[in-house]
Amino acid sequence: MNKTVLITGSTSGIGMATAALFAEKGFTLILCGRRAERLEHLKTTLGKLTKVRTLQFDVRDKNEIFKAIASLPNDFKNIDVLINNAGNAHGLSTIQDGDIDDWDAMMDINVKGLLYVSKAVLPIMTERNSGFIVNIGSIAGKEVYPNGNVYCASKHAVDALNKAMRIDLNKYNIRVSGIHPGAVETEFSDVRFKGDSEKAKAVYEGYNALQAEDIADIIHFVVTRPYHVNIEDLVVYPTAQASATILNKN
Ligand code: NDP
Ligand code: 8X3
Repeated sequence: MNKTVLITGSTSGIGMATAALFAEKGFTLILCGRRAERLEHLKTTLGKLTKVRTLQFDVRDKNEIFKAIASLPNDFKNIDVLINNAGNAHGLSTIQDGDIDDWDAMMDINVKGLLYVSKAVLPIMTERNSGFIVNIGSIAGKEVYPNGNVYCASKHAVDALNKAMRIDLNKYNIRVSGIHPGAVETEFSDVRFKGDSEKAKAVYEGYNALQAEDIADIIHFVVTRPYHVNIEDLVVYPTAQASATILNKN
């Protein structure tokens, strides 16, 4: 597949599994994240399968993002697919007990980060009247659950931006798809619980959680439909889950 795909948050979880699958399928990859060692490892391993370029930036830093995208050489700069995946929850507490730094992190990374990266990549797509943007939302962008407050707000914003992008970019033939997973076993809960691995592990115990590869497979399906097909919005649960709060644990 001779298409160039930029994946944010490719150093872990859903982004990393998506990078691996897209490498196998022969896409040219631009892999982004903050952890340099992991980026280097991806370049070495996936570089055996396809062309890989890594960009190290924090999605909160718009200057870094614009510099990184502008630095892409000719054989990487025509980005066909942008996968806005970088994001996390920080903390899980009531609104009255919430940590303001956690709130800043979630709004800055999940919402503003997605906007900054999109802003840097969009001219490449609008100029060519072609492109595909996949926004990774969450069931937290469709429902609100106890203690999820600001994470849910950030993912509701992603849901709104996903719809807004589809409207504004329609005349440029740019497809925009939102994918909204339920529970996926990644480093997500390690980040949410700030390295408390017992608490993080417990989130995925007693049922078969989705794996990052399940979401990668869906992202691949979505972006490989014929050009006249745009899957607008997709909610994906593990079979044990029926809503943000209903989970059938053993
Ligand atoms: P992981 O924690 O495993 O991966 C998160 C990725 O985001 C990492 O590659 C991380 O890279 C990157 N990232 C985080 N903060 C920043 C930042 N400031 N700048 C740049 N990159 C950043 O979690 P998941 O794979 O589960 O999460 C991927 C997406 O899926 C997120 O948007 C999440 O909200 C969403 N999601 C996850 C669900 C789940 O249950 N796991 C369910 C629904 C949605 P690095 O640290 O190297 O920068
Ligand atoms: C991550 C899944 O259930 O914590 O978006 O919102 S959940």
